Amino acid sequence: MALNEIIISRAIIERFTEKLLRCTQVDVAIVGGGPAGLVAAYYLASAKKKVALFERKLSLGGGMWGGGMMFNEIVIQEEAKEILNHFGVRTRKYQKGYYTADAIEAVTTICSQAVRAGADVFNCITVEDVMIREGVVTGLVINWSPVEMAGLHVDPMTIAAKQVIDATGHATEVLKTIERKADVPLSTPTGKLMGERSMWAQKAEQQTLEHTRQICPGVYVAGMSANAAFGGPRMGPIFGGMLLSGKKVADLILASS
Ligand code: 48F
Repeated sequence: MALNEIIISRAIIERFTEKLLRCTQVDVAIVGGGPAGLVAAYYLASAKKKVALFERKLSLGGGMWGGGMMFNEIVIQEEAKEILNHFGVRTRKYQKGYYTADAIEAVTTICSQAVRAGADVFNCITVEDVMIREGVVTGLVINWSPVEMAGLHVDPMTIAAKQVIDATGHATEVLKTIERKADVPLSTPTGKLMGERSMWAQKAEQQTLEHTRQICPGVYVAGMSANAAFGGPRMGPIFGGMLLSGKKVADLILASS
């Protein structure tokens, strides 16, 4: 059969448009496709929530691809091993309480399962603002990442979400925008973004879970973003806290709705 380039183009345009249109109103919009955001997307979509995840970069996976210092193996602790088992990611015991997994297998498997569970994942889209009504975040303002990168003056578009998850990692981008542009206090001890502290793996992994929660009306925070928001330390290339945080934020949203 002779292939027709115009049919190829039309197929892409129509299918992508379908996907984008069904995400103009979602139950949960996730900002950031690192481990925390992807795990949250998987559990929420598995529970039949309508989920859209927006990732600025071309590739999903955030900081997980690179393991530690580009040595593409990740370390996880006992408590998080169950999540990797659930996804079917193979782990190897290193010593008591420490397991390793291939970073590439972890990212590709979790990402694939999030999409197959029904989450719509958009790469190359940056969340540049939020929509707020009466102190409640009700949606996201999105634009193509290349527009941002090239500094083009192109207005964004908007999607509505019942809940938003800031899973933007160290950057806490959604929360920074809320702090800068809206008079909405955050549920941190200071009411403001407290900022990330220096490396302390034990404390950071524990605090990531404690800080995974609703941080203002309509917004939850998960993963490294949760630690950075509440003034917690970074943890480096141990990823159990990210996986557990992604699951916890999904459980919190499911319990609240
Ligand atoms: O940084 P990232 O992997 O966040 P995470 O899921 O995991 C943190 C770990 O990777 C690691 C660590 C410990 O294990 O400290 O750093 O909390 O993924 C965050 C993703 O969000 C994207 C960014 O490109 C990255 O892939 N992102 C950030 N800001 C935006 C965004 C934005 N405004 N719009 C869309 N995507």
